[in-house]
Amino acid sequence: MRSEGSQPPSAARPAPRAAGDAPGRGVLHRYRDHLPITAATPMISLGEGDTPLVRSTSIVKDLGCEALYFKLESCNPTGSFKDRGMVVAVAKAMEEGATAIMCASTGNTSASAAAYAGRYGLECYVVIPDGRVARGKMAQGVSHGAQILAVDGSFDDALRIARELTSRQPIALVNSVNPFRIEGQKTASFEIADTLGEAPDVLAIPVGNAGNITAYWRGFVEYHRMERTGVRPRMRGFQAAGAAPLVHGAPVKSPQTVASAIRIGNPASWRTAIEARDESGGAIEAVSDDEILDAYRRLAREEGIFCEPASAACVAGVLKSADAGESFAGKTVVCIITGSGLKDPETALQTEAEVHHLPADVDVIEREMGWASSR
Ligand code: AN7
Repeated sequence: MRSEGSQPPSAARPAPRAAGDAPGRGVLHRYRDHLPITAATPMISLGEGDTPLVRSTSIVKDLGCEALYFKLESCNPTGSFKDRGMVVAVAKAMEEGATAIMCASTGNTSASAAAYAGRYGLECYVVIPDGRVARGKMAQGVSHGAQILAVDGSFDDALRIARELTSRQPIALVNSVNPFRIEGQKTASFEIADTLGEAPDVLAIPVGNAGNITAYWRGFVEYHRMERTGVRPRMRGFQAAGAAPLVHGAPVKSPQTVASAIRIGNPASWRTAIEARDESGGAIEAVSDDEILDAYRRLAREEGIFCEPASAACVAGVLKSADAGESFAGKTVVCIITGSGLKDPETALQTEAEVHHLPADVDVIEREMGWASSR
């Protein structure tokens, strides 16, 4: 962490050239017609977006649907979906002359902000709930050179503080209350519809601060309005049971869950999440930590997908609904895998590991493993 004062650097790095950063790639370049881009917007990129849509081979059997897909947003440059919106928010901040950005974060927003800030010579300040951010995300913020303001409070406290600080200081706020974040994140819906040739019937997504469910719904609505799709999905949002304000209809004072990314008690995009739910004929429901961790392990073991616990909440949610008797027959379901499992090694290593500690000797290893000797 840097400890010098908070003066933004006066000598910013050279302005990036249009579309030259990641040729043919990136959200700004690919979706320029759908985004609030002007001639003055720097076409920055870390090659975000264009993530894999992977078909389920195992969990699909328990859902009984026509097809289940996982959208691997964990494959974005900083390992989470945040990059899609961050690239737009940072580009617009640069366009407006900002030299410093700030966000509150449970970890992924800060990792993403820090990466783009590092690349484009912006000062980056991240406000986090002290001691409650997964280690991989902390490692990212530190490595990219962000200044970390660890506050004694929850994410909701951190967001309140970031909003107030950015209203007083010449620093751009890049949380999802920044409308450009939502604009960028909606592009994932376009990709899903383009890949499938149609929007899915059901879109399942974890919900924390509720920016992403807002963004996906906006993307599907826009594509439908442009007649790129014939249907709009039912939006199925899932919160952790100990942090489920949208389910209860009231803020949660001290949210608790193993899924630290969505440990949020008072979502900033509350109203638009409820609109997404109601306009789509969907639902926002809760899943327990046990259900989250069960889906988390199944995704890794049965599907080859190592995600962070928050991401598994949406898979836990559809599995729970099927278990409770809901029929997904004939439906195409897409679950959004919002972040990489590498973000949170601590939770991963709580799984009982099959590690054999062995000498560097083939004969001994064969014996210890109970394998027949080849000699
Ligand atoms: C992996 O980084 O809020 O409902 O500060 O990291 O749009 O908040 C992260 C949220 C889901 C919830 N999955 O998305 C932050 C932050 C992962 C996340 C969510 C987050 P929103």
